[in-house]
Amino acid sequence: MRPANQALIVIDVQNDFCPGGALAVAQGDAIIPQINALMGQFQTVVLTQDWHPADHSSFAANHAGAAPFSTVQMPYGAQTLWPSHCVQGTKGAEFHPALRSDLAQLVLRKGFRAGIDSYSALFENDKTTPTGLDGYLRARGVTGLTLVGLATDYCVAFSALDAVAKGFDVTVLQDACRAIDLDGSLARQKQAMAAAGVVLA
Ligand code: VGL
Ligand code: ZN
Repeated sequence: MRPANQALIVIDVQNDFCPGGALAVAQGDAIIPQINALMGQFQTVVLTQDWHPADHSSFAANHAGAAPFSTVQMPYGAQTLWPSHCVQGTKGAEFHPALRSDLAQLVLRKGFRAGIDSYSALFENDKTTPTGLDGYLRARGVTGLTLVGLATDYCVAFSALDAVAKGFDVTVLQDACRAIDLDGSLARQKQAMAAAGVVLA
């Protein structure tokens, strides 16, 4: 068992990010056995769940004439437009059935406001609206985080960068993550994480 100050943060292991899903990440489901084993080793386990309303502004379908994977300017900055995914209450938004979600103490939903996306588990994409996870972890005496899940270069990377900025010791277990890799995003984000002091294990 890991010490009580260490938490496992499992990012978005949901049907829509796995093969057959609306925003499928290649081999997204291949990481699940390793994540299940890790969950048994941490005293604090948090699952995040991408949880969008159908009219979410990150969906290309909600921008006339816009193609998925294009970029628009939102009041808070550039936003990639995605295929509609992880719509609240749908099968695609559920955790993958193989994930041992029963082993987690907290399920943190994010991206539930139509006007703003939230890649990070700590802050929405305006980089100022907190999700509350920082306070939850601190109140439980957590100082070190191990991040796993989907996708390495989006929700995992944004969470890792926000967490180091907040003073946590952060490790991303690359074996237990898979990437979307859009226009070199994986190499870019790995570099950003390394530069910020995230341990890429
Ligand atoms: C994610 C794109 C859109 C992720 C979520 O979990 O990495 N990526 N929504
Ligand atoms: Zn999303």
